[in-house]
Amino acid sequence: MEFDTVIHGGTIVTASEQYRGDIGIRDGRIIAVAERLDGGERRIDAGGRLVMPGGIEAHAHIAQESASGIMTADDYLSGSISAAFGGNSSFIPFAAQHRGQSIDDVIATYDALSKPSVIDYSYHLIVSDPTEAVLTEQLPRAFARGITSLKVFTTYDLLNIGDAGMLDILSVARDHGALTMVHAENHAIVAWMNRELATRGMTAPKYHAISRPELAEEEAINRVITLAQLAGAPLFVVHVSTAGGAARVQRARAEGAIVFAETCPQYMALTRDDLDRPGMEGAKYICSPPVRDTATQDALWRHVQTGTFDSVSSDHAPYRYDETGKLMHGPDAPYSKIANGMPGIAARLPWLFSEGVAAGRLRPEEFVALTSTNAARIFGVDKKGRIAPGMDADIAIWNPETVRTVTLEDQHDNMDYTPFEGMELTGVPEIVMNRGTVIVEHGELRAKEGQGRFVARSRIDLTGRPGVAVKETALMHAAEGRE
Ligand code: DUC
Ligand code: ZN
Ligand code: ZN
Repeated sequence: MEFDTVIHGGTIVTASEQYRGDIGIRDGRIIAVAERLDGGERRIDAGGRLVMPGGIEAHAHIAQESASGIMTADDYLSGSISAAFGGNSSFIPFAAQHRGQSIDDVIATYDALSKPSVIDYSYHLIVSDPTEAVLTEQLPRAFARGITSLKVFTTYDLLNIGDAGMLDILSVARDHGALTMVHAENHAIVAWMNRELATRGMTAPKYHAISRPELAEEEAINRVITLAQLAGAPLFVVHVSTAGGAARVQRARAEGAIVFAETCPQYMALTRDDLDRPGMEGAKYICSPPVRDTATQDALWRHVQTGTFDSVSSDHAPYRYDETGKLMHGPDAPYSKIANGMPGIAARLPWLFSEGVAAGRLRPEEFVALTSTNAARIFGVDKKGRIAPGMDADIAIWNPETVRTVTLEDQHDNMDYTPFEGMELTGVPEIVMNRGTVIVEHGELRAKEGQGRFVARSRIDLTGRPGVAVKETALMHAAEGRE
């Protein structure tokens, strides 16, 4: 067999096993995995290294203008480079609809923006305006093009689609085999807390942490799971930040509901004390839902370890600590006017490897599942997330022992801070490949601008997952002649 590249002598890690073996690559694909492979125009010595599927970052905001008009600091060039340095071979950022905009227009906009990407990409849609045309014509067109997931919100004045809108979206997604993702926080609770805090003059960044109570997330997750059950639709709950929310997901799954979920490193690495840093520094740690406390961190870790979470994603939402981002509304802006989100696309995998695998909380196989394989399966990225013949050669070769202190410079993004600054992490992705091409090698970028390709994704495979039957909808469908 002729190989372009052979990776030899490493420990191959998949979501289910690890073994010593060689990987043969040709034309961007893995064509052989064996105990020993000779040949190869290039031979990469992976001795002493872990050879894993490249990360799939399934939650990132890139070249995205928020509903209130703030642009993320990263575009598809800087965002994809940062992702690559962090061990990712592909990502799925959001393509966000602003109210009044057609979905076709949204996709055309992001198709233009995504061209410079150095890694493969797809988009999740964000739908904020589920009109009849969106539901009946535009979304089905997007699904047919392989954009098979969309995200909706239960909060934010300009994004919240309400329970009825949620049912409409869930139903359309279900009918087309698409997956609905949700940002779940109770809008009224958040609005009420904001008012209460404002009347008390409590506007410093640290009050953001209490403006969005844990109960707001727990209630909304519970409600959206209920709505998804009624609609008979699968659901993916993004950025779960509370023990109660995670427990609700866990219970729903035990009852047979088709619910997937993720959490993010910041909810296990940071606490609300970080929002109470001197001056306005706390603004850097404002994200929604907010970071919580150490008890929550422990609970989220338990849910990561016991399978409640399918993925750990970054929720990279990069707003600089200056007038283009966090401080757009002035150097003393109240927390309610400070952009929600923090960067983390380069830190996600090193942080999870260090705190998970190196710290003895996770097996390497679980790390692979949480960072690549599960996302590929859930979001229909059929050719990625696994090391096996026929798959894209999206591979990250990790040195599991190198210790590195996180610096802003290492992130390679367009940000002026990283919330992970100064953390000492064990484990580094030394070589990262996308479709057989080395894109990062020992701290050097090898990728060419624009070499990433759009990935059309499959519809969600729910074989063996009937969900939970709801009597009334079953009766309605039976009366209509459907099963
Ligand atoms: N939700 C996200 O997913 N990212 C940034 C802000 C938000 O509310
Ligand atoms: Zn969100
Ligand atoms: Zn997000």
